[in-house]
Amino acid sequence: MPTHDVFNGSVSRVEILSADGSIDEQLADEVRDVLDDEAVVAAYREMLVARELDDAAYRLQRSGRMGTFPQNKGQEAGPLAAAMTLIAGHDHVVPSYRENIALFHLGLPMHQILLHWMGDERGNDIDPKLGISPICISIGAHLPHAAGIGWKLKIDNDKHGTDRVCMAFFGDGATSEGAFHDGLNFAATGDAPVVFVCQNNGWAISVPTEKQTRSQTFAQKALAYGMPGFQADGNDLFASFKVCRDAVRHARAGNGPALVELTTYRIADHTTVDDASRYRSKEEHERGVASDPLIRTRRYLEARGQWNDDLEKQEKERATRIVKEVIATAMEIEKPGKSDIFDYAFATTPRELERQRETRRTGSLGQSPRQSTLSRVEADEAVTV
Ligand SMILES: Cc1ncc(C[n+]2csc(CCOP(=O)(O)OP(=O)(O)O)c2C)c(N)n1
Repeated sequence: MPTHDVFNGSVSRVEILSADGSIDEQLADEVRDVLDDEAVVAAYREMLVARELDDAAYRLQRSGRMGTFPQNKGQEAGPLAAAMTLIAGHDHVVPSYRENIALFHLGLPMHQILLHWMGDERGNDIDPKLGISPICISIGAHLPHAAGIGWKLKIDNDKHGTDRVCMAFFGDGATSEGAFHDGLNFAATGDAPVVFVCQNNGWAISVPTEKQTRSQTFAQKALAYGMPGFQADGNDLFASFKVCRDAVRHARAGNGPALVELTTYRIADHTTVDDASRYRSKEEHERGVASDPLIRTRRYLEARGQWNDDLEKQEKERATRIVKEVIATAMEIEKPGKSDIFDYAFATTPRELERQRETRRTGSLGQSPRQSTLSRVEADEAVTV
């Protein structure tokens, strides 16, 4: 018997707005129904505020008012474009931690992000009407959750004729976690309307993309699970919007999940406790800075006579005012109680945690002989999450 191909697939990459601000008019026309000048001006203003919040959070961390913070700097365009394809409160979002702007766009009060990184879990007490899950720092752990939420949406959509979708954000590093594969496979086999958005910023802390995968793209991983994979320049508002909208339309129409890869660059360190200069070259960093989505969007708007130095100054001042207010709101909130960390993690507090709450010590660090039970908490202990 002759051999024959049993599978063929391809992934195409979309680029519309170049780093110098020039645009592919024909492709841009496909998205101008939404991304008209007014919308791009509004998007740029949102990016200015998100960037200001990033810089302010960095200062809060450096002055000891915040534990640690992963800056979103340089990655604003992709997540904003992705969020612009959703309907706030109708669709659901399962975030990680480098797409704050998407959450703000969908209505999350900005001070909640600060609260989270200040160690106050009330930052994750998100109004259910917004349809936003808590920030997830466990890499990839939220992707099966997204698949499950998507599956529930599918059941509801089928029953009530609705068209809700779930969008999950994660980084390139998350694709090396088993949970990524669990999530994609479950969503695909369940025809769940989930749009998986991978922000490929080239690095998972100090691990570069080429060590993360032997695949040429992250988007192509979708094909193995039987869903379409899209790739776009994630620093390009137009291209990111186009691929995310295609993916959302696919899911909304009842065709199951899709994977979007947005290539981008993390301008800042991984977090405020990282020093990226130890593993990234100066040249690479300079190239990354040159592809900054804010600069690119501004150049585009200037070329269309929609932006100028005066507006830039005025809007930066506005961003500073907004962020000052956000910080004041976050700082004014009464600090969480010392026991909250124990009280709200489980519906029924496990005995070992009760011991830790009473003694303020953890047996895992061997600080208290009384707590040497941590590694052998009775197997039958009822733990209800
Ligand atoms: C399950 C798990 N393992 C390890 C870590 C430690 N860790 C925090 S961020 C990170 C790298 C994540 O890289 P990527 O998914 O590409 O996202 P990025 O930070 O680049 O946006 C790792 C390994 C974690 N948070 N969770």
